[in-house]
Amino acid sequence: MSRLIDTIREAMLAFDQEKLVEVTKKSLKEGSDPLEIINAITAVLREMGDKYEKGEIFIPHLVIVGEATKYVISKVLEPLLKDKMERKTIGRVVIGTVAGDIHDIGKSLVALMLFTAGFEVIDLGKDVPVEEFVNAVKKHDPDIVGMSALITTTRPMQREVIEALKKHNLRHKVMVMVGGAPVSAKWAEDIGADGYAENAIEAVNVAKKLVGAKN
Ligand code: B1M
Repeated sequence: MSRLIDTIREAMLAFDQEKLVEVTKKSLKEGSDPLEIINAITAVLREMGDKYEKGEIFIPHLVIVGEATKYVISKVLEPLLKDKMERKTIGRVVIGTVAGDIHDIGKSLVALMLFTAGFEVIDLGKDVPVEEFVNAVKKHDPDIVGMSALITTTRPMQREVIEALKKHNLRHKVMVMVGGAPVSAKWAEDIGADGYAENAIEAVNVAKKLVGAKN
């Protein structure tokens, strides 16, 4: 794993999408699991967040690695994961990144993992207004509504969506799962969410539990 992280780090720090695609394909050929590669990319993205905070790299760098990551996940890893997917639908999830927040890599990974685990997933995208979550719950009648937030200042939108669901008398009909870098189990409890997951694999386990608890 550490050699895999090193090669991925090298490609990402060179801000080189082609190289990232190349090392990903090479790792797969050598027997790496797609999830192992996703974990390695995630670890390097977090390192890059720290570098950004220290002023060592800047927004354009994050934009380039963000786009490169999305490309590798959607074009190289996603088709492999979808091949492994379980076919039986085990629940319906509406998911999105909250209003004011355009970080969508983690949310999309969670959506992908839920899909491959057998959930029907309605992905509302990023920067999703409160009313859009409410309308999607009305329209799709999901088992779970999932919200991702990556910035401390957008995290409160998760609470706002929960409050809006209550206002529209929908809260009892749907389980709420939250996640994202500044989100914790304590925060989830404080805002009255039903579940919190630290990463995409855990999100699948939590979602399965929530669906079991609901039905
Ligand atoms: Co920005 N950004 N960014 N960024 N960015 C962070 C989040 C930051 C921590 C970097 C830093 O300063 N260290 C910081 C937030 C600080 C804070 O909270 N106060 C930050 C900032 C400040 C900003 C801007 C405000 C910068 C600016 O413009 N001045 C701006 C925000 C714009 C906006 O949203 N309005 C901004 C912009 C961007 C880019 C567009 C350049 C790019 C995003 C590209 C994209 O997503 N399409 C970007 C990136 C890449 C990052 C970092 C480096 C990486 C995020 C990422 O994709 N991680 C990030 C640093 C960090 O997170 N430490 C940072 C990989 C991803 C797989 O992990 O998203 O955590 P993550 O998802 C995980 C788990 O959290 C969990 O599972 C996922 C998979 O394992 N999870 C869930 C996520 N959602 C879940 C939902 C669930 C369950 C689990 O249930 C529903």
